[in-house]
Amino acid sequence: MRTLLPLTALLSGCAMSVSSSAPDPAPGAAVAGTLVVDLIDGTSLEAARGATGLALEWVHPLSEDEALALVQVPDLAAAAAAIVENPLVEVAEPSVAVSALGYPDDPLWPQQWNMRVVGAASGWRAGAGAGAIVAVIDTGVSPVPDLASTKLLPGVSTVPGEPSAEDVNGHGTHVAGTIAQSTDNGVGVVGVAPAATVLPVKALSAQGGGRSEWIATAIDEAVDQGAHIINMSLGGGYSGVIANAVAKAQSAGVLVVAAAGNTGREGVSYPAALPGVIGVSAVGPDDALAHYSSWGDGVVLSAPGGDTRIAGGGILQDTVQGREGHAFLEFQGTSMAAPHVAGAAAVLWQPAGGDPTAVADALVAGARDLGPSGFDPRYGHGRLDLAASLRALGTGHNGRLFLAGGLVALLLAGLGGAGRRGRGAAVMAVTGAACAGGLFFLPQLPLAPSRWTVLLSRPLLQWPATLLPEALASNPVVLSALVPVAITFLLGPTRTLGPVVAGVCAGVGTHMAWAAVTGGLEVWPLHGWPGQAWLGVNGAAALLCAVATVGVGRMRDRDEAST
Ligand SMILES: [Ca+2]
Ligand SMILES: [Ca+2]
Repeated sequence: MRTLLPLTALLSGCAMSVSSSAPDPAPGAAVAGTLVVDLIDGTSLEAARGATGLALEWVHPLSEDEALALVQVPDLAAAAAAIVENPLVEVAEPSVAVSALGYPDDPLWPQQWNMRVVGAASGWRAGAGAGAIVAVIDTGVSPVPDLASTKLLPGVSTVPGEPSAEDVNGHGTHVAGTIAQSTDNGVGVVGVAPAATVLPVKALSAQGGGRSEWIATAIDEAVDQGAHIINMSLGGGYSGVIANAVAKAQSAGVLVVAAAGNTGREGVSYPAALPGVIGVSAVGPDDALAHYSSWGDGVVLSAPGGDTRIAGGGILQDTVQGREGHAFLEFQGTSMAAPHVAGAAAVLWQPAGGDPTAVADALVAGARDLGPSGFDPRYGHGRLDLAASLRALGTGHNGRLFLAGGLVALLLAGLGGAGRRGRGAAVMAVTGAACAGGLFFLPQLPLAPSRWTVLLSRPLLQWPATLLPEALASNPVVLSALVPVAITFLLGPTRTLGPVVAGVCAGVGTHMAWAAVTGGLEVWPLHGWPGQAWLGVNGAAALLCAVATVGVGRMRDRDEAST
């Protein structure tokens, strides 16, 4: 049976254009005519206007609680001097242009309340989604200027008569922007997972409508092209062919995220309501369920979908406008909420070892509970919080590895008789823990994102996946005891490096043994038990290297003591 039903892009209400065409003044220069006034917290706009005689406005809807206002005046110095003694005024000074020294340097990032709410910056420090492929099943994706440094695959279209994956509607490009907008590129806005690869799959027409068979084909094709995560900001009634395609994608290890719908009533649309799909409802800037958001069975998480009735309350991304143009537009809808979750899943993908269950668990564990305590049909497990999800993943998966690596190293230090030198055992334990689980807490610290914070936050066995092409990273030679054996022979016998070498061997060996039991590391092409057996044998070899290094150090100490 072939079901025909209306599947549409879940976009609610109108888009608002945000212009940013005024030329930027030089960094450090006063912005002509703009006086910024910081008032005593709690001052009302009326009181401030009355006391200063100036037509003050809040800098931003969010700056009311800090009582930060601005006004356009012809003579900045005179206006500042006239009010600086006023008891309600803490600071009065010209607005000063700030250069792009901070991170990120995207000029419209201050307007993206949604990215701050979901903790996007923690995600950038954790690798920004590198190594994850996110299929955007939508109206297509066009390479607008603020996707210039984003990895976009050529894509595919399943819409009859529309062979190109180019987007002429604007919906799909906006969704792709939330997932992976080029970030810290000095242009426009930011995305949740700017290092992720986007696979455009056009399954909705130029008008934003689709058919169940177009969507089902798109899901199959996304899986065939290697997608790890599928985002569907679309919905309609139940379809058996879509349910089949989703089930096949899930059994191939793909995480499926979908928008809950924009009815404003109970009843989640399909495919969001399908089992195992992460259905996403929408919240506005006030963290309350958006007026348009559907809710009910099938909502797993909520995420910012925006509210364009509030100034600056929509979700701002770069998208196509007109035939050849583009614009930074504010949209609202559960369509805008779902890609925040898909982007967060991309960030978690590599740290979770590509395990979709671990990713989904971390998303749920980190979600900030809203509404009635615990799981509820409006917010699901809560509103997306990527920073907390990274913490949950760290203290969960990698935290357990960290602990196991440290304990195994201590045990082997004792077995090898390193007890006489407590410092050596301590160095070995710390190194073992750090190599097995990584310094998983690093992304939580307020550090500028760098390759080093990403590398150091991950287990040593995940470094190849971070540094090498995917085909090489899971190679059995890379995932072997080669490095532990080599450093044991080269550096193990030295006094200063011995405990570090033993710790590295213990940490790597622990992780391999763990993965041999749980199947948490993919060894290509040894799928299933051959890969796990390979990891078991190599893990045992690495642990033996640790014992041997400790033993050699102990013999050296004995020799020195007897002479
Ligand atoms: Ca940008
Ligand atoms: Ca709740």
